[in-house]
Amino acid sequence: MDHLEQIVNEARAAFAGISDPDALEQAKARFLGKNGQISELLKNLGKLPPEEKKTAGAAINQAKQAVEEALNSRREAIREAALAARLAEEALDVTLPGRSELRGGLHPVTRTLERIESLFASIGFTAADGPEIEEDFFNFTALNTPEDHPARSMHDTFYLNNPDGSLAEKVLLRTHTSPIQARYMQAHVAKYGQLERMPEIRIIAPGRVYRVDSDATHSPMFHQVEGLWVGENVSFADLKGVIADFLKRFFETDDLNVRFRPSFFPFTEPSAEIDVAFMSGALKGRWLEIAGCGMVHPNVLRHAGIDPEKYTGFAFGFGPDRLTMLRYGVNDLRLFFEGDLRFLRQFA
Ligand code: 2NL
Repeated sequence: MDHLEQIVNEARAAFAGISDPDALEQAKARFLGKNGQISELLKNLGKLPPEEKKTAGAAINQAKQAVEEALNSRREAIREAALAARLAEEALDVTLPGRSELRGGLHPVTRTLERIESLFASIGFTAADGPEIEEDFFNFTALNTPEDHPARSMHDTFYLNNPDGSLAEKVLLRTHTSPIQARYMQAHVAKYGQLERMPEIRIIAPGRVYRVDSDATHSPMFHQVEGLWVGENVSFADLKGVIADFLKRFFETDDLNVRFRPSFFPFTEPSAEIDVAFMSGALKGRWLEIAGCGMVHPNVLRHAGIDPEKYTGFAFGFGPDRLTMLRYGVNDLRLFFEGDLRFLRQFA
């Protein structure tokens, strides 16, 4: 039965060369299909003499079995190879460290604002706020700033347009956080002004402010924290004490000199610039301008409905961006507003 052996060998060789399951089923048809080589032999059995039929039949069946075995083992091998390939492709390294959630953090200037708020809260100041889009009245008029003051000019202040593009003359981005305090005083008087003795006003006003100015030390948007204390017999001595104490606590050192240098603001009289000098460290001995302050101008009190003969107050304004630069040793203000995470992450 040379011919049968040949068929079996041919089948084995054909199956061995195939690794695609569909191609394997097609190759199967060539041997075991209806018109396959083995089937043809079986069909021809009937033509053989009866005495040969039995041995021939047995031999053909043996060959058929051998082909089926070869086919099944190839099917199995292809299936296993496919499974192995899929497992390799989908392999997970369960020993890799997990990807953690990105952690948010507070902006360095926000940290400074919160620090200032909590230091002042400890001596009885409440944080107040107000709109960033402000009326000319609260931003300037209520703060004794005359019509012809340069701060009111288009070069210094962002005015808003009406929907038709024309200038909304009396609406602007606030240029300082003082209007928060002007609004607060007005509301306070509406609430308590009818009493014989008005409760004290002790607030700080932190927030974003806007000016037409942009270079390494000026950003068109920056921050301010102003403070206001109005009551009976509030004096410049109180102002000096509150500010000196705050600065020492803010910079966490007693090794610090504070000086009040006469200055001018429309909303205070007298007015002063506040300078600090560190007694040690990189900035040792240099006077740094850090805030403005003064006794609230009588006209500002009058605009709020407060009698300047009965009450006095002091006010001050800090630049928390500048305080943040000093505290962390940052030399370019713009870094705070570019949103570069490589910079901001250092403070988180
Ligand atoms: C500065 C100057 C200052 C004030 C702000 C103020 C507010 C009211 C009344 C009176 Cl409601 N004054 N604020 C006073 C003096 C100076 O800021 O250079 N800030 C960075």
